[in-house]
Amino acid sequence: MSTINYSEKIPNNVNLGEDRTLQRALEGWQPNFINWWDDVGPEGSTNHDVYLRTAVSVDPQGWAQFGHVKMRDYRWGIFLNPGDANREIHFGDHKGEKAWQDVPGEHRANLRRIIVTQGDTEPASVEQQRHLGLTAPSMYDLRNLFQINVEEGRHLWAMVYLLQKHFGRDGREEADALLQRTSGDDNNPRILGAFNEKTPDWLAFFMFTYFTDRDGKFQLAALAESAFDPLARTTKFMLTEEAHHMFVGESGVSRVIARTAQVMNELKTDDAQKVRAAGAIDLGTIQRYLNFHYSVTIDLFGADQSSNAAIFYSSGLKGRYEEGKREDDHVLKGQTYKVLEVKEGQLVEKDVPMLNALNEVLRDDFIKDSVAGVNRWNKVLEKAGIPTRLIVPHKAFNRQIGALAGIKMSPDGRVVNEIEWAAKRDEWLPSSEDFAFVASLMGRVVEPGKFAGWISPPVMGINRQPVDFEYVRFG
Ligand code: BYC
Repeated sequence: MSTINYSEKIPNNVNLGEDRTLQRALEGWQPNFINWWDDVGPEGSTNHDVYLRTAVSVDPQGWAQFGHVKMRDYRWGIFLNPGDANREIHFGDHKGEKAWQDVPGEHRANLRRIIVTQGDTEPASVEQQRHLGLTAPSMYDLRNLFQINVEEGRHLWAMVYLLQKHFGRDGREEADALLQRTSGDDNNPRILGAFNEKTPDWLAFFMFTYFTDRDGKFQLAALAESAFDPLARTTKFMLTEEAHHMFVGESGVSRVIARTAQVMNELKTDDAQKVRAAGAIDLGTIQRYLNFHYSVTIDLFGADQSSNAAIFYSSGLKGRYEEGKREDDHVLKGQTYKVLEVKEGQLVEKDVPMLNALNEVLRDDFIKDSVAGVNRWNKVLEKAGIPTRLIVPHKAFNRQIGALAGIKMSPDGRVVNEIEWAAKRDEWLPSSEDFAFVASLMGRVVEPGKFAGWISPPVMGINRQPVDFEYVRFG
């Protein structure tokens, strides 16, 4: 049996030290977590001392303490945002009732499913990113990758805490299964599609952290409204960390574009082959990566019409993004929402009951937020005097989930037949040749202050440190 001192090793604000049953459950799980980290976590990183942000409490001073640590020794804390004893459920059929501190029997299966689905994405992303450290474009970027990895690990702990604390034996079994499924595994894959895709290179990593971590933001924000108070408080705290992940994605892509624009201007060319020959990533390839990550990520919101979504909302398990700021009755019965469907090979809009369309409502909120950042990337091109613009593809492009999975659509929103799709696929989505080219750029650059030739340096360092700070001390 492990002799872990929980209050020391696992910073927490959930009185871990006083709950023997929970401690025993965690004592059983913790060594398996470390084995999982060693097996499929960041490759070759065991002896590195990494300049990491560690949360040791939820207050503004406590949640961002920086220092060099070995990732294996990272203090995977368990934190709930401060509670409000009088908190009321503010949407669905239980609106006005007191929030739940424990799981009501009738909602147990659904809540468990939501928590497991959320929990499953966290280790999945660490698995997807495990080889990236070997090809980092700089020490600064390497540190950011590792920061994201440990925080996804902490988010797994957050979900495992809920499962072990509130779901008894089933919860313990689900916690074990979270370490057994593996991203991309043929026999035991991760639950959601995007988390079984590869993240083969750093452009994919930046697109993933821009788009897919943003799905995290919207799903966590919807769960932060939950009537199940421990879930609401946990996910609220997770959101504080998620912001940095999206920053890494947005600024990463932005720096790639800045470098490409610089090369295009130096060579006075928009010829992709010339840009590539000069060691930068042509804008066409960036657009195709964007198309892929965007379409795979919007699938993560589920089917456009979902009775699960209606049940989750009406029973108070999962709200809408910024539920509290919306001015409607927060019950949504009798209201409608427009979704797209395919009729005789064409897309048409139709009104459906709002409750059943809540996956689509959240997807549309996500789309608005995503487009804003793409516009900021375009500002980089505009400033450099390059006329090309990056464009978010049509909502129905390359969909695998929901009603839109049934058609083939061009990025600009034309229904196309199989023949055109096959002919244009490599113009619209990254081709094996694109992947091979991007892979060819992925050399490892890790001397402090040095950057690979395909990406510009960041404007500033982490936690007010200089850009050439020794963010990782290699052991
Ligand atoms: N891939 O009725 P539907 C993050 C399944 S990201 C594969 O629409 P529902 C992070 C679905 O399970 C945020 N299967 O489902 C980011 C269902 O299966 P069954 C993660 C899919 O339940 C970066 C069937 O299709 N959090 O945190 O309404 C790094 C019918 O679908 C997919 C959450 O997702 C898919 N994409 O909606 C690290 C929040 N989509 O029952 C972390 C919790 C659907 O027929 N999850 N299916 O076997 C949920 O709220 C819901 O489960 C979903 C699905 C919105 C995902």
